[in-house]
Amino acid sequence: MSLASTNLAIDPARLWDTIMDTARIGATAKGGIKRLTLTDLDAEVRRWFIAACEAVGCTITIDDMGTIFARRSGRDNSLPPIAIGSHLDTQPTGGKYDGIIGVLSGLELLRTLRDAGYETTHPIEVINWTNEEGSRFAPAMLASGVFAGVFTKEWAYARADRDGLTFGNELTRIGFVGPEPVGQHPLAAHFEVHIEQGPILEAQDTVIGVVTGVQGMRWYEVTVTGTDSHAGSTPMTLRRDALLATARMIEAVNTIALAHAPLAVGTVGLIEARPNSRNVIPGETFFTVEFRHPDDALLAVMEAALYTAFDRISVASDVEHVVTCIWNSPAVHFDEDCIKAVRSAAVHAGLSHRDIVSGAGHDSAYIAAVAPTSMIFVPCLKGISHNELESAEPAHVAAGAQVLLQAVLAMDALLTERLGA
Ligand code: HGY
Ligand code: MN
Ligand code: MN
Repeated sequence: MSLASTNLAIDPARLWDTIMDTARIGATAKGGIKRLTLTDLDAEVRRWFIAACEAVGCTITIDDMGTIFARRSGRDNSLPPIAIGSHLDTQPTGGKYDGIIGVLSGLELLRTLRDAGYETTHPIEVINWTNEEGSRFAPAMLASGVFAGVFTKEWAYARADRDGLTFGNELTRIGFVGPEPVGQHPLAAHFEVHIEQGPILEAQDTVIGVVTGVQGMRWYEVTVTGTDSHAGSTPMTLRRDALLATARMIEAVNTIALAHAPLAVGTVGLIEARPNSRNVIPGETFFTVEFRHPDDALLAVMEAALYTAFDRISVASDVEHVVTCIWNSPAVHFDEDCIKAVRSAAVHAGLSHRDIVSGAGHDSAYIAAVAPTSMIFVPCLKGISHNELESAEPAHVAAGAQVLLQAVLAMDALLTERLGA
């Protein structure tokens, strides 16, 4: 993998200032960001992103899932672009870095090329994928999933948040239903910089994660039905307590994940009890379950164990339940050329690095199905993410962007070489 113009370097201070500046959009008192997808705050950061990319000479395309493509021309604009993608939406208690450093490292790459007057052969595009987080509208990676043909646009538009608002109506409300049919947008390659969101790089004092793939993920929605009744006058033996049954099911999720440790993880992240009144035995609950593991076959084993355990608990608790798998994202292995481009760039920059599989989901997991893809991880403090305390070192963020720059230039050179072959 030959490295193209290797003296090009990003501007660490400019990148850091841009990250801190945009963090004010949705800033929380604890130092994080709450910028849920398709809210007015998401719309505000989208408009900021478009203006910033137009200021470096990009043209903007928006598809009908709201994904924004900021394009810098190359020598041969008939070629599909080399893309840098990630997301600007956050979790409700999100941090300043998850997704954001990926998009803003792409902007810094554009600024660096503009300052140097450097022209790539391929066009370069920086992409803001809509609804990566899946917190408001499940599942995660929704727009990149539609782009890759995993979900239909109609199914995505009908996804509703817990207040019953739909993705399609909210996308229309914020004015980001773009003219380009989703998926009609070939990419020559896709790179994504992201914080690891786990403890490995920091624990091993390693600056760059050469991401070789993403583990498998499955999301479930569960409704448990018992009987609302008086907390004071209903004997313990006559109760059909949906929340008690749910507590037993949550314990079962944890037990199943631990049975396949250390690679398996299982989480119940969202729970609603109804009528949610302190002196009424809960007659109904809604909750979510997710399992993740690098091996899809083991995910299937965990899923079977879940169904068996929930059936047993329902009978024992005299309640009914319905469990639906709403999302199954298989394990993904990234493209070897893209992986090599990232690794060579880390070596060239003299940065400590190691191969790593992503525990978190990313848009790259879906884009890998339609374009050569890989990712670049940088450490975050104690591996904490999806938390307002999420934190990263300026030097590490700069290192990720520098590796991104060199990986993109190396890929441009490699693909151009092959064109001439
Ligand atoms: O859930 C995930 O792994 C990602 O952060 N959306
Ligand atoms: Mn992310
Ligand atoms: Mn996230």
